[in-house]
Amino acid sequence: MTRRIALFAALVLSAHSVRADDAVIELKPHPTNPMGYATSEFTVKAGQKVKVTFNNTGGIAPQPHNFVLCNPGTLEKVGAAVNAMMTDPAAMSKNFTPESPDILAKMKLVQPGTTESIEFTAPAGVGDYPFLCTFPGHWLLMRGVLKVTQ
Ligand SMILES: [Cu+2]
Repeated sequence: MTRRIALFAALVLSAHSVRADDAVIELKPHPTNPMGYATSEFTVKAGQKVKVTFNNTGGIAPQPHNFVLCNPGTLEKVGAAVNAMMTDPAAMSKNFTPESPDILAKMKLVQPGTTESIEFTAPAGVGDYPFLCTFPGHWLLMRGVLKVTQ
């Protein structure tokens, strides 16, 4: 019995130590720019577990927002696919997020006053990975960079 408890305690401890190694990214709307992230540059290690939380605090013009991570150099290409969704009657149910092999991680639209989180493993390749908000019209300004380092 005592041994079982000890094993359980060891498992709990190891689960916590893994968590401590995770990258935690907190996003929220920019306090004065209605189409901006409060912080638009983050650095994580290649292969690191990443938790992204978008806390849509509303800002000066409350709107839905999200976080979509793309392959290096594909921001304009993914943005063009986002624009093309304007004519898709099902775009809202797809969170205005296109199907694309260049999209590495995504979350649904976060309504003002709510919070969403996603978890993913950072890419193995070092580089600058762009992220954007796919709500219509936002990505031209609402964008950032996830720097993946060794
Ligand atoms: Cu947005």
